[in-house]
Amino acid sequence: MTDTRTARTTRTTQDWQAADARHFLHPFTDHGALAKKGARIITRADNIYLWDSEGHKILDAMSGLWCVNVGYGQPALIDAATAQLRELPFYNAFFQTATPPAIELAELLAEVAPEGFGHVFFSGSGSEGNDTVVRMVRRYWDVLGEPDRDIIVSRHNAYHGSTMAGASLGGMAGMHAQGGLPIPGIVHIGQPYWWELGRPQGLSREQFGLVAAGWLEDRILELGPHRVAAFIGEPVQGAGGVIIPPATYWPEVQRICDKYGVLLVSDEVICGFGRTGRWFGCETFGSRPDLITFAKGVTSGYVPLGGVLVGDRVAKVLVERGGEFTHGYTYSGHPVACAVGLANVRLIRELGLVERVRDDTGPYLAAAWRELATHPLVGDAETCGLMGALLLVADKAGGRAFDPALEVGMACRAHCFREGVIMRAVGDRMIIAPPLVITRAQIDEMAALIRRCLDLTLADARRHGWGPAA
Ligand code: PXG
Repeated sequence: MTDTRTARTTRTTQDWQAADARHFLHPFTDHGALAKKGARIITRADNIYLWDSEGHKILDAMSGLWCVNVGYGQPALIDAATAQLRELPFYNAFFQTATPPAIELAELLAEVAPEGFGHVFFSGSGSEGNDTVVRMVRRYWDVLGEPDRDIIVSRHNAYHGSTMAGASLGGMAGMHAQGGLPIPGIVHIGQPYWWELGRPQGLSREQFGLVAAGWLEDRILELGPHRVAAFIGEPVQGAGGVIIPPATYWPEVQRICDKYGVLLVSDEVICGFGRTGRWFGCETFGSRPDLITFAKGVTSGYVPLGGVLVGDRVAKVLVERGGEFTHGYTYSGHPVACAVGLANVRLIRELGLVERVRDDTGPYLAAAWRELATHPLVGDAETCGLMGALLLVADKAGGRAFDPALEVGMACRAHCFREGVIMRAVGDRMIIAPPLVITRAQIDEMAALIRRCLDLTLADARRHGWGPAA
């Protein structure tokens, strides 16, 4: 028998990279290019830090992939998983059965969710959660005798996952270009990105928020209100570049949905579980959704779990009039995932992480960001709770962006990689979403690393003559 633990520790980085290139097709990756370069092999983690196979320590300012809210190595989550694996590693919820962790997590989620969310449908991921949303929304209108109300409105540059429905709801042009997407019945309107769409027209953020919400009303009227089933949006667009909408946006979207009876879906896969300083982003931005998609932070990413919180308006119709809803996944309510979810949500509560983000670390990050905003490369700097974006520009005073072909964001990301901090680059927006357990001292450490990477990127840009002027 092979001792896999020994085998693991005795392989070299080059050996890992060669085996990886031979067998593992990574998500959202140019496989040929990665095979030539070799992947970075991450071997362990603790708190907000990762280590790679070469022993380098890295500050993980992206919480894995927007998910490790309680940080790495929390014994409560590890113990919950271990105990549940021993007790009952799997049983399904299809045939009139249920397991204690699934029931208890559903109960606890109803407690931490905004008022009026009494029910939950579990999936294995955020993408599957949004597949559930599409089917549930259409089923809702079907049961109410309005089967033609089947169109879902989403937004350009939204990210809602990578299944057929998730990628269709998403507004990523590159994804729609592959595989015949979007599927029918999904349309897109503009995103509430002030810097790109409002600022050039001389609109204030507040004015622009109303204009961007108005695009929803325009589209509803164009399609006919009797055709529009739902509107879906992330409170803050995460993968799209931490696009924080003006304060006027979501209340106006809510007013429009109410006016036409359109269901509102808040995709909280990133914003949920404390990221914005409230349990859910809709509470930060003032909307009252009918459905909430969640994943990631529900287990802090320790094991896969997602789902949909179902508000009373929809639940009442499904439960009282819907009959059988012919939809579900093998892992809907997986007991180990739900046990970890329970331990995670309890830990977030015990540590007071949501309040800490709202009252302490969120404002502290905002102050650090105001400092970084003075850097010559930074044209715009925004935070919301513990997510932040820095827009790199060629001319700060004139508000001129870099030519996208120069890929300045990617150059900055490469510096971050080498300097030991993980940031994402979305075009020229450098973004972060660190674990919610990050301390003030660690925010200082992160900001210093980021400033150093901005300096290195600035030196590159000047050397190449891309700007900004010295
Ligand atoms: N909705 C939102 C808002 C997301 O951010 C999903 C749905 C899909 O979740 P799953 O669990 O199916 O991946 C996501 C996922 C990035 C990045 O590059 C973001 C996500 C996933 C992968 C990469 O920022 N978000």
